[in-house]
Amino acid sequence: MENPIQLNQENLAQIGSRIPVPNYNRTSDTADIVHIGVGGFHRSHLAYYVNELKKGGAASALCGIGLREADANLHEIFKKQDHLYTLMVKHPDGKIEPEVIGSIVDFKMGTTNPEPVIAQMAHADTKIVSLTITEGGYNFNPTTGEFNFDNPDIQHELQNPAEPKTVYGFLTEALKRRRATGLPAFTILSCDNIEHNGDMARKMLLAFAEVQDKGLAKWIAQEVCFPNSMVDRITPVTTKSDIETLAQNYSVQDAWPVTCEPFIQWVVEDKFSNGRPAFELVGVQFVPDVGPYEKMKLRLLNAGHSVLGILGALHGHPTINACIEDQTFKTYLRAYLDQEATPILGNIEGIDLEDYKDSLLERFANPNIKDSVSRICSESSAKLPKFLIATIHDNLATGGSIKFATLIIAAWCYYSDKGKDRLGHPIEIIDAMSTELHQVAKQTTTDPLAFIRQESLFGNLIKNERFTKLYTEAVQKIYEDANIKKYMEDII
Ligand code: CS2
Repeated sequence: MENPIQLNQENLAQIGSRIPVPNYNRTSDTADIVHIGVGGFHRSHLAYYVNELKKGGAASALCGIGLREADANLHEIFKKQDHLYTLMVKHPDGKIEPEVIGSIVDFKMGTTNPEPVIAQMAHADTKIVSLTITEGGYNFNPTTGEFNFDNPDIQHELQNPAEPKTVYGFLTEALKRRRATGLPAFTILSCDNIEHNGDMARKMLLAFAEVQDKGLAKWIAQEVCFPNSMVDRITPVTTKSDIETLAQNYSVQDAWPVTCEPFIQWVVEDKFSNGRPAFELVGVQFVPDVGPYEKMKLRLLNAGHSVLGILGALHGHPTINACIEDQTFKTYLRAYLDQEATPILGNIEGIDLEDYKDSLLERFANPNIKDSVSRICSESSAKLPKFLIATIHDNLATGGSIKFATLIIAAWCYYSDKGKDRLGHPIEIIDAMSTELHQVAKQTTTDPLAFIRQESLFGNLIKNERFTKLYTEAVQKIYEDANIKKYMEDII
């Protein structure tokens, strides 16, 4: 095999003899979409769609923005690679389809010098600011659903508007400039796994802007569109072995490729402040109301991941596909989806939920993806209230089954307390609330309900006897013997 070639603009033609590369001229492109939060998911999803558009001749392009110190690494890599990266689509039969994506043409960090980022958003070319800032990035209080003004970064930017730190400070500053210079507002397009993600972004931004500048808040309310959208593509964390595979099998040296499954979906409400690319040409679905699609995806796919993730972590399964290979896990997941998640969804026009669930199980089983249980369990405190606890509340209200989900909450308590699997092997917990969760969970031996007293995560579940009774039994059993499969089998 030839020597690996460094991925960059200059080498593209040469790389093109090895794997597909952009067939368009990207060097003179200016970005019409500014994207905050360039993680793996953005690179397998929106950046992929824009790349597809560009292959068809569209002029759209993306400018990535990093607002966290952790983004500096990608920034450095992108500088060397002219913002190019490889997307490696992994099929269940072992086939890998690598392709160089060229739709990101610029990347700016907002951490040390916010000005260029504000200027980029305020530029006349910018039509859309899109977001993948994760569930936790929206800065709401999970109990009240209101904006969290206690966040020190928010306080800082309210007092120093020219020194924004969070997405809210940047968006407000940029929109203020657009209004002052008579430019139309941009669309704010959330691509995060939150039900009504656009409505959420709107509510939070308006709460912030209202305190900073009432006139501006009014203008934003009138001028900025916040389409809700449902996004989907399983994108595991890139591993060393992905980088090596690309170098060894395809002779391409890329310091940070992205891997993903073949499946991709994006369902969006068609309301944009300042026009939009013709995304429908590359398979994006535009619908008047995305609510049912979002709910279906969050309560089935994301919740399904969490079911496997938390139980799998306790059992010691390293990946989601390893969980599915275990018949008990597979049966438990399907039973949870059928008996607890599906009944609260109702009918979704144009979707056969049985087919959807069949395909989910197939996607989770993809042995080539090797999506780690640790990725799925990361930031569970931001995910579980939306993905799973909401379903417990719904089922309590209707008298539906809660036994499958309750075991997961009990397992999550044990996991947060011990940080070990059933055999005593350590589990690395990645969660902004990990210390708090640990403190509370460790009181379980003296107060079995301690964990669910956390109102910000569980709301008023503590007051529901049906739940507390089941939960107490589950948590006591797990603390006696963490052999989780035994209890899963009992429930099935
Ligand atoms: C996962 C998602 O960790 C998680 O929450 O369920 O990242 C999931 O892989 C994507 O939403 C798939 O579209």
